[in-house]
Amino acid sequence: MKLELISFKLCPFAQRAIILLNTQKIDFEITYINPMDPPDWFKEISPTGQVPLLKVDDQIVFESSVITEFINDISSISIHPEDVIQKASNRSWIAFSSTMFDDMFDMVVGDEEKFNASKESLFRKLGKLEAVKNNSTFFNGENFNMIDAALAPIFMRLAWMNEFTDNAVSISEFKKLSAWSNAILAVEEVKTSVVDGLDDVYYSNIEGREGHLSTLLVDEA
Ligand SMILES: N[C@@H](CCC(=O)N[C@@H](CS)C(=O)NCC(=O)O)C(=O)O
Repeated sequence: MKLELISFKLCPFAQRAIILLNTQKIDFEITYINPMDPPDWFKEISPTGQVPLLKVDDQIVFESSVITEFINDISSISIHPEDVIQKASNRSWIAFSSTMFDDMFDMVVGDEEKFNASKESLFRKLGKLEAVKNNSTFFNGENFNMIDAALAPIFMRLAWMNEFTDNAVSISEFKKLSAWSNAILAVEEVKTSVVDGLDDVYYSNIEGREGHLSTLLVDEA
């Protein structure tokens, strides 16, 4: 089976797929495109016009949640909990966490009012997650699971935002999430899920958007 992931370097949804591929040690090729200016061949094969897209031989799999489940399905060991209720609950929280990307996008592009509203929305969601997180290293225990992979792009971007500003979006009030974030960001498969220097690209993206967040930048990446 030949896998080709069509991706965009800054895309957090594509990052989820890469973390799964890395964790499950599955060989794949990666092709980067700019979804804002996609090539014709991409427009022909992508139903939504969005990345990530996984080409499996000649078949197309799209939507990051479906791609990550597919990668898990073709792997010898599942990184979901075995218990069906726990697995369903994990999937619910993964879907819930996906809405955080909208808040984070608005935090990058928005004026002060929009920034504050989206930060509040994001932190309300983080509070819900904090309330259900236990004291184990990862969400389900000591093993890195699908749900940890799903949160990784969120925690990585929050860490970058805090690094580039005077901790403008510090999550230190959430003790369990802070420890969970540290554990996730230390995982090798997470660290290698982005290209070198992507933090600089993210910094430039914040700067270029000229939203309220850009006025809080204190340091060059
Ligand atoms: N629900 C989709 C969202 C993917 C998504 O929003 N991708 C962005 C890049 S991060 C994109 O392709 N945007 C271009 C567009 O929406 O036209 C998924 O989970 O795969």
